[in-house]
Amino acid sequence: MPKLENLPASASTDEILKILKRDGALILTDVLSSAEVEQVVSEIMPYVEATDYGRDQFTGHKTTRTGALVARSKGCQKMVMHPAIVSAAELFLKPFCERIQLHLTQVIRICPGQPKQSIHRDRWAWGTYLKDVEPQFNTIWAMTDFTKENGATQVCPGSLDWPDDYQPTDDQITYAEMKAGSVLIYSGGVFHGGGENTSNGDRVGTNITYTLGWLRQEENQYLSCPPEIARELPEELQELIGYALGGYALGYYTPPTAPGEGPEIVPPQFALGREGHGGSQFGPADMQASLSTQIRGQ
Ligand SMILES: O=C(O)CCC(=O)C(=O)O
Ligand SMILES: [Fe+2]
Repeated sequence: MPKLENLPASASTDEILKILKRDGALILTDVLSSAEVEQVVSEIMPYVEATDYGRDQFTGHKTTRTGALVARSKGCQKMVMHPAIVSAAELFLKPFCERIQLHLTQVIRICPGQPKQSIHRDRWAWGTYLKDVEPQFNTIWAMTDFTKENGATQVCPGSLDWPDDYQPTDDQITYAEMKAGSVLIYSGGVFHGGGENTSNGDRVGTNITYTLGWLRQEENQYLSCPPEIARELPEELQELIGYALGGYALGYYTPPTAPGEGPEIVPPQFALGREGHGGSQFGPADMQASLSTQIRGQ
């Protein structure tokens, strides 16, 4: 069986990146204390217990998936902003974007009797159109211990360059066995899938993933965390979830006011009461100028 490397929570960003780029996945051990895990679990479980099972093989007929974690849990907010994770995500994704953003938050509870999920790449969320771009940095935080028996994530270390239609054999699959509070870090390009739960207990993991600031997010953060909730969050988190431009002109909006009553082109954080009018700073003429500078170097 191939091996998943374990690194301590104190590992440097460079060490994390070295293994992530080589194997496509690794485990960072003991990132959260048991008290921190307990806090998150107590915040999320009421929502998880009220969630229905999945609707198909992929989402899992004995699996629940619960989102909007930024809006629902202060503990999850801290996990999303965890400095070591955000630094690693930035180093991994920044060659392909000016700004990273949150892609999804989801508690995945694999219940007894859930068969294994089909092996896949998470980057297929965008189809197979993206070439020569690394679009996704992923984490699954163990909220219970993860064991092979209770559905620890199946992972194929070293699968980053396999063709999309490759079918891994059993001896190419290992399991992200880890203690509650540890984190599986994996690339959007690694082959993996949820494990089978043959035990009597639930396996609970919190999936938090990041993507390039110019790509569509899998969980629509503007609906899962609308402005009236987002305005109470720390600025760093507001920006991470998407209340910031994804590039010079990406993601601006115009409040739909009556003539003359509101500003025209403003950045998204304007909806949270931050920053004044974009004015000509974000105007189409300037966009053109910026683009031609980038393309032609003029
Ligand atoms: O829950 C897991 O261990 C992995 C689930 C997964 O890979 C997915 O749903 O995309
Ligand atoms: Fe996945």
